[in-house]
Amino acid sequence: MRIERIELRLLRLPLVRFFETSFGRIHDRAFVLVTLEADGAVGLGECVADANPFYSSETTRTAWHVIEEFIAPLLLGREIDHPRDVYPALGRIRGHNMAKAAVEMAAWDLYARQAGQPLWQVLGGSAATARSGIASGVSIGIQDSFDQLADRVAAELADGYRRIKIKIKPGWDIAAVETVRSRHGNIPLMVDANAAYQLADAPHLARLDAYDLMMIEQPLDYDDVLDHARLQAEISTPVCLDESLHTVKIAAEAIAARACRIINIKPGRVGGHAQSIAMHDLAAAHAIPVWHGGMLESGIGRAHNLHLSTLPNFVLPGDVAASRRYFEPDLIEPGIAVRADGTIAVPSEPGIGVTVVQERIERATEHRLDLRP
Ligand code: OSB
Ligand code: MG
Repeated sequence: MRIERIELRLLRLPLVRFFETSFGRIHDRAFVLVTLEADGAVGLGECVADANPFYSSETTRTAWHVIEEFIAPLLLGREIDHPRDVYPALGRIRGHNMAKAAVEMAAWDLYARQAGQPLWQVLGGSAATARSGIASGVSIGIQDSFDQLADRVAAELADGYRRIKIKIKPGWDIAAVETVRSRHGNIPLMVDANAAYQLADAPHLARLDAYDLMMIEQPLDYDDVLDHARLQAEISTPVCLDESLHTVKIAAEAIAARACRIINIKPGRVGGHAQSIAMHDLAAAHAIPVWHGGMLESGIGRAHNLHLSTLPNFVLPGDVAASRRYFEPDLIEPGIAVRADGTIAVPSEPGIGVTVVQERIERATEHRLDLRP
């Protein structure tokens, strides 16, 4: 493919419900949407960077800047054989994985559309999983009260979700888990701390061992590996890493250090689909199960996540849930829906295989930029 045009849009969509983590509460989602054009075909990628640098150092504006000034000039007018060549072509640019991923994922969508195949197939996903659908879980933010938390869990279980994750932080941890366990019994339950603790909190976090959690996600610093290994040696709840694993190499170091027993894969965090596949394969080779994380994506990023989730080592339910939990309406029609058995159907049309409503994109657009060779 010869990349002829890159379009950037800054979009803002109101969230159906506020979302609160250890780093704050948000009521809407701003993100950059990338459209790639080559050989008369288009591809879409959603940049998961948020308006603020609280989950990671990237923001919507750094992503825009890096794509406009550095990524686009490396790709525009250039002949690319395969989307797996995009990430290496951007090798001079340090970091900025979310910016890179948005463009790389658009290239995969474009490539799959040109090939007339659903994205899962060109990613090397399992045909059986593509047929049966992927197992879906939910991530429930910090609420205003434990009662509200228990009610949210009840509503999500009623919708069929196969795993509940609750966000924790100091002051909203043991009692939150206790509340959910006492009201909902032995459901598949895990917690995500988004880097809110320190190694000195190990005795406190060890109290979670009594609740038979599937895992604790990213308890310690966003860039840390070794303290997680020390923590894992002190608690029996499996540690899962999210923020810390920006590259396949760091994932290899974390596995070698026994810093995690489970890995959360988000293509935005690692630089796109090709890097996600590499991290997935590395984990599989070490018998480390993975699951697909979420970044409050619109239907476009969500569709990408669905396709990637068909790879065989995505054995745990992910944070890829129904559109209606986030945006009403979504940018796609119909939205992504969860079935009564807690699975989500994988699109079978070429590319990401969902129908984008252009008029909704126009309405949500705050800035637009066209880049050409
Ligand atoms: O840590 O997984 C996370 C959302 C934004 C930033 C980080 C995270 C999350 C979620 C939400 O947990 C997952 C989702 O429902 O998309
Ligand atoms: Mg997380």
